[in-house]
Amino acid sequence: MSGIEAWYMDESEEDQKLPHRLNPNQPVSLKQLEEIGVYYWKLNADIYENDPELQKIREERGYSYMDIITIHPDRLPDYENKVKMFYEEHLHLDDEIRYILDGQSYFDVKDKNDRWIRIAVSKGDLITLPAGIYHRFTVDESNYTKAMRLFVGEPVWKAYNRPADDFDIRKAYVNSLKGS
Ligand code: KMT
Repeated sequence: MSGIEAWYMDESEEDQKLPHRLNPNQPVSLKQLEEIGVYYWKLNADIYENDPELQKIREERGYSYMDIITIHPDRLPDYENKVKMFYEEHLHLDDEIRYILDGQSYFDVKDKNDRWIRIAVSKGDLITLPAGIYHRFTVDESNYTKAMRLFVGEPVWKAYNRPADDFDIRKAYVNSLKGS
C-alpha cells in the first residue's frame, strides 16, 4: 500500500486502542493531512540502520538526533500509565518526528475544526507532526510499536496538555492554517 490510512474518529468512550472509525468510514487523504502540516514518507524499515533515503531526509531536514523506543508491556517501564499519558491531548514546542520500525499504532491529530483524525501508522512509515498541533498517541490492541524518534538538535520531550492556546507556538500554528 502506498501511504498511510487516516479517518475521522467516532466520539465513543470505548477503549482508546480500538480503531474508532465512523460508520460509514470517513477517510482523510494525505492532502488533507498536509493542509494541517502533517507530512509522511514511506521507507524500507528493514534497512533503517544503513538507509540512504533516510539519511537524505535527516540531512535535508536537520534531524541530527535519534533514539529508538519500544512500546510494549515488557519493554517500557510503567507501560499502562505511559499509554494513558501519551493519549492526553497535548502539543510540543517542536515538530514530532517518528519513524515506525516495527508494529503499528495510532497518531491522532486535531483538524482545523477541532475534530479528531486518527492516523494508522505501521512499519516503514515516517510521519512528522508540526509544532503547536494538538495531538495524542496510542498503541492499538497489538500493544507493540518500535519507533525511531528524530529531532532537530537536542531533544525536548516536554508535552503541554490542552489548554495550551496562549503559547506562541500554538498561535503561530493556528495562523499558519489561515487561508488554506
Ligand atoms: C514519545 O515521545 O515517546 C512518543 O511520542 C510516544 C510515541 S512514539 C511512537
